[in-house]
Amino acid sequence: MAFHVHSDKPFFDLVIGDKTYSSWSMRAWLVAVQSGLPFKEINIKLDDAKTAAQIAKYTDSGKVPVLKQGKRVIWDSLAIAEYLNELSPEAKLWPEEAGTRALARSYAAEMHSGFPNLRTNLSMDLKRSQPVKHLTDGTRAEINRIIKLWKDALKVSEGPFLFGDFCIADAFFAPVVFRFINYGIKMKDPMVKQYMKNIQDHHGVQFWMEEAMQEKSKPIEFN
Ligand SMILES: N[C@@H](CCC(=O)N[C@@H](CS)C(=O)NCC(=O)O)C(=O)O
Repeated sequence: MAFHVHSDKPFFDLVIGDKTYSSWSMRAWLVAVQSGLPFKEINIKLDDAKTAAQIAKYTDSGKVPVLKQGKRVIWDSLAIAEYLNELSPEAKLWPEEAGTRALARSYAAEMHSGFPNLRTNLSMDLKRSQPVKHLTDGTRAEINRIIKLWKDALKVSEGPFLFGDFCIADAFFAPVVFRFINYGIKMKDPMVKQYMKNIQDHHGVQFWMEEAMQEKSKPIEFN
């Protein structure tokens, strides 16, 4: 698999937020890496006085990730993933079989539109090592839903990823794997544990993590 992040001959630009915190950026970025296409990363610091103005240079949606290709601007992680699938069909970013592909799309779509408790209560922080002290019922229910989704897919595919090879659905769940790790939410099921390890060992995930660890966190200052 070609690996072309920070390419000087980019096929497109991908505008992303902090690697430590921006889970939507991570999803689109992993799909971009998996596409095998060379791209240039443009980094924007989130939660900063200049964030809105910087994002506004690329999109009026007010959010990252954004894919820019000449005059073409695609925003929102799922739309970006679908566009990359069209740009790079040989990368097989979705499973080949129609039924499995539809199922994988359902997984990614549910991740994209659902799990509000997980998002609010366990927001992505790749540098966090403190276990969460309390989980609300809503968060617990969503964690159980995710475990069920993973088990159902892995039982059929037998891994290494949800539907066999790494696909867009895995990119969409990758930040969740790290939420479980960073918030000390332990898994018992060996199949689920192995899946989480396979995500951590993915070459794109490792590259993202290395860069996240090098990011400096800006202290929040008060007068
Ligand atoms: N539905 C959007 C969500 C994008 C999103 O919420 N991005 C956050 C960062 S992870 C953002 O840009 N926030 C703007 C800000 O922090 O100012 C997607 O899937 O791309």
